[in-house]
Amino acid sequence: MTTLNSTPRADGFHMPAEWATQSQTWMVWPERPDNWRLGGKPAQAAHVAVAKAIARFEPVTVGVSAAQYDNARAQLDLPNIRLVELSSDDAWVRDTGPTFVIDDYGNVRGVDWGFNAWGGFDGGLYFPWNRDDQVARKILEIERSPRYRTEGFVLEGGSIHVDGEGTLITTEECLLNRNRNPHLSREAIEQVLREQLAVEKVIWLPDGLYNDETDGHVDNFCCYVRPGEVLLAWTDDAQNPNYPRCQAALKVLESSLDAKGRSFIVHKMPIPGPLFATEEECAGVDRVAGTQERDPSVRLAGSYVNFLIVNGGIIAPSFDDPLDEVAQGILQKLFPEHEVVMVPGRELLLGGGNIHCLTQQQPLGKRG
Ligand code: KQY
Repeated sequence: MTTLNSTPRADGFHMPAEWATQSQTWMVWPERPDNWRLGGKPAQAAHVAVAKAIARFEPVTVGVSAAQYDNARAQLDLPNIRLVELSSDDAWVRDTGPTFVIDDYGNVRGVDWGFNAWGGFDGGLYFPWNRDDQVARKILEIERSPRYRTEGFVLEGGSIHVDGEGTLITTEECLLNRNRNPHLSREAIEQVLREQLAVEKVIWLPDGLYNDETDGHVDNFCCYVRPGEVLLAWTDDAQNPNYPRCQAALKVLESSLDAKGRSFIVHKMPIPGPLFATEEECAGVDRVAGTQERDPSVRLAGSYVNFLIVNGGIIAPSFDDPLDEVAQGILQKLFPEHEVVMVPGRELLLGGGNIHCLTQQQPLGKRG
């Protein structure tokens, strides 16, 4: 495989918006019993539902361990779903997979960021993470896509959203966290983003959603719906721990211009819940030192913003919450050309994320 010494910007590549036409979506099969309850079986069923929902719109490739190959193959029984054997430490391919970049000639390459399991030995979620750190490289190898490697620079794909027109949104809580790139200043981090993704402007929201184990990934809090328009997780309840976070994000968005000089139109998405894991759900997770503890008193960071855009579809989580229908209605209104498909997201949330965190879109690039 080819690892390039240049940067995407220098080579005429940029990260496209999620709504750009895709060739496929990547997923990785969940199985680690110290993250997914009951040996991963309920999460696997939820994962199958997500993969099948996406496969209605575009091909899906699922990375799976040798041990789980037969089981996953039997459950993912659609011709549009390809399985490849892929070792990993867990299933969060948004964060472990490559960030794909494209140029004007139809070429697709990938950025392989450093990965430290969301904080390494300073608040990270498991050890070791070496197989996860290899996932992006292996995916690029399978796709015969040239690779850029940001050696010494840690970033997860869930911590960024772009509009494909020069603006990136992220959170200070994550990207400026001392457990990611403590040797770099805000300006130096912006410079890496400019080079690797060919963006011109970085919008820094102070925080992500309360209790998000990723240190506030933006993909669980705020996302683009089109250039100049974002969807922000929202509560009007001053008692909700998310209230100051939502207010602070809105303030930044309302006082910022994007790379094209546009003011932001901010749409609001209500936050479900409060959602909590039950005693029984917590008891189903294997206890292993160094992994995330499960506690029924801890409010879960459930969010409808954690959806995936695919060709012609929006795949969004539902939580068995009265707001599910409201969320579906908001998404359908914001994406009138897409079919909104809600898929049960509770089992995924119990593992620490949701549909966007568990998927990685691969852009088609322009052809011809
Ligand atoms: O992007 C994500 N939400 C990943 C979360 C990892 C959780 C591990 N328990």
